[in-house]
Amino acid sequence: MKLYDNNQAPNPRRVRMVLAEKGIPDVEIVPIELGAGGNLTPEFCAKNPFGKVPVLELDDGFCLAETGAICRYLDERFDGGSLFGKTVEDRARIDMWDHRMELGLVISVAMGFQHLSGFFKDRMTPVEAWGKECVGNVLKILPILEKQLADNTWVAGSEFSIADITAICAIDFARVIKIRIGDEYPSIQRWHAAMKERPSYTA
Ligand SMILES: N[C@@H](CCC(=O)N[C@@H](CS)C(=O)NCC(=O)O)C(=O)O
Repeated sequence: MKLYDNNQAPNPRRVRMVLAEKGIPDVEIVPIELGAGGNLTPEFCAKNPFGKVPVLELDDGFCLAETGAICRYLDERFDGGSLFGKTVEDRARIDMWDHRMELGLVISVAMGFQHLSGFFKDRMTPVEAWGKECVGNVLKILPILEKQLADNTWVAGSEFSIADITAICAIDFARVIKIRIGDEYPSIQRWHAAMKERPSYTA
């Protein structure tokens, strides 16, 4: 398998963390330079017509895009304990929190970054007001996450899951919109320290 990757971006990191958590070997990492438009070339768009990383190219040449789909594929295809839950109820609860972290945090942080920094202004029109709205949305979710982590060890409950991976990738990337987890969020800080202890954190 090959992973088309970018080591600064939050979504490819989610996949690298799943690879590390599951101990999946022999994945060739292919770096794609986003600022220079390496994701917009005809060759790359033949793999993903949406022109986004990550893309996982399977050994038969099939190209799987969309971070959630890639993570779920890796989880089901390889042994090493499920990050998506065992029972129907566990899977539903983990899915709920993973969606909250993806839609509420990853996407809002990414939109805030894109619309306030102008990093991709060669390919989109940044709208400052929308960027500010997205930053505000992140700030509204953090107290909800704080309460969840005050009541639970991990984002989706008592077991480490894909929701923790999705959340940490968003929260670490939030530095680009100048959001950092301060002392007003002691439970998120406790969880963040626990995440840093996992070898997958630096994947
Ligand atoms: N829906 C896609 C979004 C992927 C995405 O937004 N990737 C970003 C990096 S985190 C990207 O490739 N950006 C390049 C661009 O927008 O030109 C997924 O979940 O994988």
